[in-house]
Amino acid sequence: MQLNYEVMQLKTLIITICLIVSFAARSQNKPNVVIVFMDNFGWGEPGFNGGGITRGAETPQMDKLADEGMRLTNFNVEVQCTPSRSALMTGRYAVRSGNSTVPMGEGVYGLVQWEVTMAEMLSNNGYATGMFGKWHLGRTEGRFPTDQGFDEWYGVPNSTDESTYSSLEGFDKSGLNESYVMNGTKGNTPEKIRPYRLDYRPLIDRDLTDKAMDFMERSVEDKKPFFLYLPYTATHFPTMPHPAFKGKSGNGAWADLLMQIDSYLGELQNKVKELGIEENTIFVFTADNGPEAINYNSTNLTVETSIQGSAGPWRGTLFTGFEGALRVPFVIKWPNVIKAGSVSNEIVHAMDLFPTLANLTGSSVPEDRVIDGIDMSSFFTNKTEESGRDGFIVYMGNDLFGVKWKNWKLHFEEQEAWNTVKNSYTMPRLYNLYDDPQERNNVLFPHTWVPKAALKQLEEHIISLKQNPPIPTGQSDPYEPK
Ligand SMILES: [Ca+2]
Repeated sequence: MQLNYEVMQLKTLIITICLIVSFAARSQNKPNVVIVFMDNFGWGEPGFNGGGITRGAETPQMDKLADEGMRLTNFNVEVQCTPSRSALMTGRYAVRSGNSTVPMGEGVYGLVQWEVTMAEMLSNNGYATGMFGKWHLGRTEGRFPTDQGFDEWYGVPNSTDESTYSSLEGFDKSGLNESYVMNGTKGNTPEKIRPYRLDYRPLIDRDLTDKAMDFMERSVEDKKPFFLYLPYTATHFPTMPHPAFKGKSGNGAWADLLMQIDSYLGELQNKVKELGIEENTIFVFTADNGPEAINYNSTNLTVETSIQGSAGPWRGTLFTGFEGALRVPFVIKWPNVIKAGSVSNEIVHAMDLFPTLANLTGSSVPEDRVIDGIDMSSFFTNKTEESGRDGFIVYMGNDLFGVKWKNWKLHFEEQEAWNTVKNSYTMPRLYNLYDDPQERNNVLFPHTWVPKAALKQLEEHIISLKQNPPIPTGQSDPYEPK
């Protein structure tokens, strides 16, 4: 009898524990989402892709994240800041949203109100949404992150080259407005905090990290699932390490900067652990486009503020159609759901994160518009080995540069770097990426079957653009498709 009584007690205890565990699992049904988004950060920079020590500084935190998550070697983006961020936020090719190229003029640009961003998608599902860093999707009234689903934002509306302006001859007499660091909350016009100048340039990412950690803390206190979007600035020109890291590696400013961003990534991961939310947090580390390529002789800034980034084995830098522009480092971690230490060379595009995260968080994808992204939740959670994406269209600005399909690249146009001439070809050039990661040897003949297979997606894309005309660049609000 005594034994039976103890067994009964044990059973009751087990049932109680099961109930507590299942309640905890239910109450945490919506996983937090963190996206750490580097700027102009090439495939070859992190240790997990062969960078790190070969670039002058180890990246133990990036490498640890890769060990704990899934690493993609064929994660692709658009090749400039603005289009890449547009595609990430909307799940749509940037050409659809009128954001194919970085804005050069002073006029209205960015996302119209009609677009549904990742922040709006998650906000509609009860998420707290915070963004800390560079937006580059509009810098006029109604176009700030806090107009596009973010509850709060601290950062810069445009890009970081603008931090040099007040130091450059002639700017003060131009009549142009300086760029400001801004702070805003949903429903209010963001306030200007300070001019974005070279004095603050090395310091900003420290502040972004602190504010990001504070946002996570507050969201956990409020018992709200959160979306943290952290588009860092440090690795974009001018690349200036924080004083705490300047000279630390002994291997130059870029290696100092690698140490810095790796250290910040470690702080973020530790914060997630400390808050007890590691198992309920999807943590993504990636970048907007391939590496910077600043020719030292073409600028009056110094070697200290300019870097030649690394795309690893791939050809090209940002503003080209080559793999170096398109493929960026990528890791996604979600303990017990995404297989730790897994690696895949399946093709994935930044646009795919929108529907994939929608599925993983139980959020809704808008049905009244074309979404180019593919829901890859089965792929990310190891239910299938295939991503479901065979390829995508390669734009460079408004120009259709080519098509990627499986291990093949078909190029109609090419340019070597952001500041070189563009070559157009009457017959497209074809590269086999397995044989030729540098995209030098045109093998169109005898592989003329490849265009037949590869161009199907381009035909579909062109028909889709005809049926759903893109939003014009510079379109003002309000906008509704006709
Ligand atoms: Ca960029």
